[in-house]
Amino acid sequence: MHTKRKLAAMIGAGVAPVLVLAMPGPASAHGYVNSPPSRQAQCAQGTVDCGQIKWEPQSVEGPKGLKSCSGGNQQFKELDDDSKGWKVTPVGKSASFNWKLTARHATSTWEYFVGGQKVASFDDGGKRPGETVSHQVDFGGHSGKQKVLAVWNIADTANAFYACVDVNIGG
Ligand SMILES: [Cu+2]
Repeated sequence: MHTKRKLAAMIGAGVAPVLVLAMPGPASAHGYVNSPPSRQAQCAQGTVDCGQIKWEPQSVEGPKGLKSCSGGNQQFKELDDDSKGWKVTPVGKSASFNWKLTARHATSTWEYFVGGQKVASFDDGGKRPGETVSHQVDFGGHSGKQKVLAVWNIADTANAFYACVDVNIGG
């Protein structure tokens, strides 16, 4: 469904699909947290009404080191809006975060932040991940409603992928 729509959008934009599909590397596709549902996953699922991001939840890419849900992308700015009615997932003192990857980029690290503080980091040492990646993240002393920023740092580019996940720890 998603691929079909995307293809239709590309044809509509006058871009030859063959060329787009043949484009290598970081420009083609990437990844996002789909469970618990991240903000962009909620956009893609229609849980929340969104713009362009709903067609490409895997595309929140920006320079490494950012702390924003949109990865600094103007066209995805609504991801930074805390008042948009994002669904909050109840979790325990730790939770499993699952990424869906549409391109398996060589990976340096995966990082998780709560309130700007790093709560977990996983070092892949440049390995290429599978199509899905799962991390068990311990929230430490944090509790209540929190916005978790999940970051996928790519090993061979200056970029990272960002996903914000709204959770209620111990809720
Ligand atoms: Cu990519």
